Amino acid sequence: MDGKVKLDLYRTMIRIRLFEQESRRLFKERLMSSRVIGYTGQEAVAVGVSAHLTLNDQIGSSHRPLGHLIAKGCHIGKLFAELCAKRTGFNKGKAGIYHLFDPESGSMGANGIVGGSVPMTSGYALAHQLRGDNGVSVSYFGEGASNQGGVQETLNLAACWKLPMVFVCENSSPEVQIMLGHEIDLPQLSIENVSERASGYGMPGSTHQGWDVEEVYKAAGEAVKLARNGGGPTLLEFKVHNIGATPEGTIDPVEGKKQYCPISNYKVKLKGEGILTDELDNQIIEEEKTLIAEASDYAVRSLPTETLEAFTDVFTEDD
Ligand SMILES: Cc1ncc(C[n+]2csc(CCOP(=O)(O)OP(=O)(O)O)c2C)c(N)n1
Repeated sequence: MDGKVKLDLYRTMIRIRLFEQESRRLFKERLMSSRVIGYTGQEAVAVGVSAHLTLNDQIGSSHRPLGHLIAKGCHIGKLFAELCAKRTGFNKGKAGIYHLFDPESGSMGANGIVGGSVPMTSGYALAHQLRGDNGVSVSYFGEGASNQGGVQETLNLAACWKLPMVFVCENSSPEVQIMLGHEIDLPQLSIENVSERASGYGMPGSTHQGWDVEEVYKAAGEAVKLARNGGGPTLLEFKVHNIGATPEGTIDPVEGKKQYCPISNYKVKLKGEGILTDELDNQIIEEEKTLIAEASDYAVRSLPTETLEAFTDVFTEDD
């Protein structure tokens, strides 16, 4: 991996982290109406995967979509605006966090229905296959979502039809299974690794440390290449530690989870390799802070969505 790629991975992880920090500030100050479903601690997954995607490729996302969209290259100001219910948002401020949709960057649907975007994402892959344009789609979902019938059916269909897609399961329960901030006492999975399901459908599958961005980058690179070359889908599982999963909670890594913070890990690694100096690190952070501040300002200054907009875009309009 060359140094530029490494620095890009590092920078994008910081952008996602800062976006979330700023979102929490806006939420607390009642400038953002949408909840903030956190991605802090998981940044390495979206960043390592999207580094292999182009604007011709699509992603389908979950109820935890912020990192996915930012890594896919969405307009940051429009993302803030959408969450602030402003008319300049991707979806005129009507989607909130759960139904973000930005065709321009290929971000084809966050989804409030757990596992809901997975079957949709196979449709994007089928479109690429029929057109023969070498495009791929990536489907993000959690380990809880992996149990949805639609997810399992999509795995089967994608394997049978050799669809050009990559399934990315972000398994946030390596230590404890948490649902919306509440511990649940019954297990959601009868197996340790979700990727074990892959062989049952006849596709490759593997499990990786989702807090190591280079490991994600490598695994995703192979899976995307396979899909682009007509080799069909792969099920990748990344173990992750969400740091601050509650909507209003802190985003500072709690003591016991610090070793799983993908950004601090990578900072140390890149400095050790001499790719990142203190000066460059400060420069990257300052540039990203400026970008986020300007984007946030754009959203705050934008006009709110008009109430009557609730009645538009509901049904397809005839010409
Ligand atoms: C079909 C459906 N069932 C239940 C819910 C409520 N719900 C919201 S998030 C969530 C947990 C999802 O767990 P997982 O897929 O592992 O994602 P994580 O939150 O761990 O990232 C549940 C059950 C929902 N939104 N949709």
